[in-house]
Amino acid sequence: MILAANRRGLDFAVAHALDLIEQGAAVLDIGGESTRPNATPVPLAEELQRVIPVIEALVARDIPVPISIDTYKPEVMRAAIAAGASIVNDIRGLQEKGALEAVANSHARGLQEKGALEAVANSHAGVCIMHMQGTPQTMQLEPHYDDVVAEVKQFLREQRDACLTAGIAQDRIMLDPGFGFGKTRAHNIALAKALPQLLDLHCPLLVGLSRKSVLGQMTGNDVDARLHASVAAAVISAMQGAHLLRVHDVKATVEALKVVAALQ
Ligand code: 7PM
Repeated sequence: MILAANRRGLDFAVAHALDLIEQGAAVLDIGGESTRPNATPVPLAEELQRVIPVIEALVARDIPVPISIDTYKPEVMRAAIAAGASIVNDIRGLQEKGALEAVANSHARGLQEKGALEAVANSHAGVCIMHMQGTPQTMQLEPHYDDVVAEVKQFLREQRDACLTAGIAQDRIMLDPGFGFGKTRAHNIALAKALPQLLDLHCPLLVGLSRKSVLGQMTGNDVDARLHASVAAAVISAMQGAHLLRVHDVKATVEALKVVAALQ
């Protein structure tokens, strides 16, 4: 995961990206706005300024891995794709206004940015549909589900179907339960155990548990001391059927996954 900030940030982000490739990353996820609970939203112009130069610099270096753009803004999706990104990672799961209003519990969902689905449909990019309850500002206040696995699965199914209807082929779609996004510790654990059930949706699964607070709750460790917990989570996720792992500690995770592949 790469967060690009300012001018000095450009050099840092590019160096960090090259280092992640060296460590064995198969995809780079580049974002210009933190998704941290209570993070201040970044204006469009600022977000573009943060991410587009990084994508351009990496494309100019002819890097051997695809670039994913981590955004929910259609304008950023379009500009990033034009600059060479080939995957859109949308924490709002490409929700559209119409679809949102059509469901009774729409208040429980994130704010929509009209045009995200269309931005992806009008490109050749792949997309990661992530589930989130609420918005980054509110999601951890009081997450509630009657049946977290059923509800997350239903959301992912609906958004996958919306993609298919919009002309995004199934082989362009990844699904992600969105660990930590409007979920308690119990919700995260239930979803982690239910990963095999999400395979019913016939799309590759992306899991992001790396350094997340649920791992802090399990180990008592601060975010800078969650390496071992993160690798354990990655290994179990892979064994449960996850196809892509969004991680910070690439080298350690890649080594662990080599062992999983060899021993499974
Ligand atoms: C603070 C809290 C900082 C949470 C960063 C985060 C995911 C994602 C993020 C995920 C997909 C982090 C998260 N997590 N995109 N973006 N799936 N698709 O740990 O789980 O990096 S932000």
